[in-house]
Amino acid sequence: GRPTLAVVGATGTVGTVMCELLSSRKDVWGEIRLVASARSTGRLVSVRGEELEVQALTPEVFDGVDVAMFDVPEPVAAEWAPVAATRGTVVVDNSGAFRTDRDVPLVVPEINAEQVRNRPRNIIANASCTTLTMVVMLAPLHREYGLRELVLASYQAVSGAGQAGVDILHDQISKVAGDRALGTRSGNVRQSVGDDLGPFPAPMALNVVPWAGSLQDLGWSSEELKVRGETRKILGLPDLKVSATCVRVPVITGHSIAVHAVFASELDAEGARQVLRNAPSVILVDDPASGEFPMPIDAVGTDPAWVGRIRRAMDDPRALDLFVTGDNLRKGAALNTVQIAELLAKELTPKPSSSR
Ligand code: 2RA
Repeated sequence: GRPTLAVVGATGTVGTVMCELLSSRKDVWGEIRLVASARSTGRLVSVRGEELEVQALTPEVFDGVDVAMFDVPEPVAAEWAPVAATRGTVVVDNSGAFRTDRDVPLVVPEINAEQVRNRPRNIIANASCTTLTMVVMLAPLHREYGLRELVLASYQAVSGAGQAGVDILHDQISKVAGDRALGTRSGNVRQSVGDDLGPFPAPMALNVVPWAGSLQDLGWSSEELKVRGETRKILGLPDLKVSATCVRVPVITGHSIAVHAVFASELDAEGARQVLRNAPSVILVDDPASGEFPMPIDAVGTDPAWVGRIRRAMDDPRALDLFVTGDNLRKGAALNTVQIAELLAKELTPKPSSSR
C-alpha cells in the first residue's frame, strides 16, 4: 500500500500550508497522521477532505510512519527527529537543527534531488525560506555561467516569524492608520505602536528592520549566516563568496531578495532571461516599462520564484543584478518539504508488479 506520512507541527503557519498542499495531492500517501504540541492535540484539521484529529508528539506516534515532515522549533526538531529516525521514519526537517550536519543532505528537488538517497541518519533537511526563495533561480544561472560571488539584501515578510509576526503587524497597522504625522518625526511611530513588538526587535509598521534571527559573531545575524551556508551547501560551492543583509519589512507573506551575482563568464540580461525561461519553478516578471515587477502581493500563494529587474551590472560584464520574490511559507518551506517527501514516497511505494 501507499506510505504513511506524519506532519509534525501541523497547526503552525507552515504546517497549515503543508496540510493544504497535501489536500491537492490525493494519490501519494496512505494514512496521514497530524502531530503537534500538547496544546493543539485533539484539534480537528481537514486534510484531503477528511477531518483528522491532531495527536500528541510521543515516540509511539512514529510507529508505522514511513515519512515525517517536521516544522517545529529547532530544539524540538533536534530532540525528536532522531527519535523518529531510529524508529524507521525518514524525517524531512524544516528547522535549522540539521542543515549544516555533514551527514544530512540539504535538498531542493529542482536542484539536487539525487541527494535524497544520501541520508545515513534518515534525516533530510529543508533550507530556510530566504535561501529557497533565491536558490531556485540561482542554480540554473550557476550551471550556465559558473557562480562566483553573491551580494544580497532580503526584504522578509513577517510571517517568517510565525503567526505572532503576522498578528503584531496587523495590530500596529491599525494603530498607525489615519495619522498622517507618523513617520515624519523621529520616534513618533514608536510612540504610536507602543511597547508590544511581538517577535521583532523594533516596530514593523511604516518601518524596515535590518535584522532577522539572532546575533552571531562579528555582528552577523543567524539569518545572514544561514543564507550563506545553505546556498554554498545546496549549490556544492564551499568557497562561494556570500554577503547577505537580511531585512524585515511590513509585508504579510512573500520574501524578496535583491541579488548581485558575479559569475566566471561574461553574460547579458537577455541570455540570463533565456536561461530562466527554461528553468523549473521560476517565472519571469520583467517588464518595467509596463510596471511589471516581482512583488510579494502577487507571488503569495503561488509555487514558483518570481524573477525580474534583470540587468547586467554597469561595471562588470560577468555580473547580474536582479530581484526575486517567493512565498516564504510555500516554496520557502511547506512546498519544498512536500516535494522532498514525495520523492521519498516514490522510492518507498512498491512498484506494481509488471503483469506478464
Ligand atoms: C524568517 N527565514 O523569515 C526565517 C524563518 N522562517 O524569520
